[in-house]
Amino acid sequence: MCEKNLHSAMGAIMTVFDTYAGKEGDKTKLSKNEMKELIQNELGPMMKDAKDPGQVDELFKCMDANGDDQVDFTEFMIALAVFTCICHGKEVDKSKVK
Ligand SMILES: [Ca+2]
Repeated sequence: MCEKNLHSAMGAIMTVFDTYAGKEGDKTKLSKNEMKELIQNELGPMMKDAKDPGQVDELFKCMDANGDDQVDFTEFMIALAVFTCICHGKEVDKSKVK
């Protein structure tokens, strides 16, 4: 089994979401501030545009599928799946360049 197994990755995702969602307001959902903090602290290197408020707003709107101004765990997971696919695609492209 891989040392970094999928089970521990799932645990990390849940812990990160709960930690940031629990900072203010509804503790089961991310507010825009919480989402911004999560992205900057946890996804910093891959989210260069996270410091631009316009980009953060745009990203938050994309993630908030039901438009309730909060990102719940399902909305977060869908966005994370999209980011992961994009990153995975980039890695594949890099290997093709070699
Ligand atoms: Ca929402």
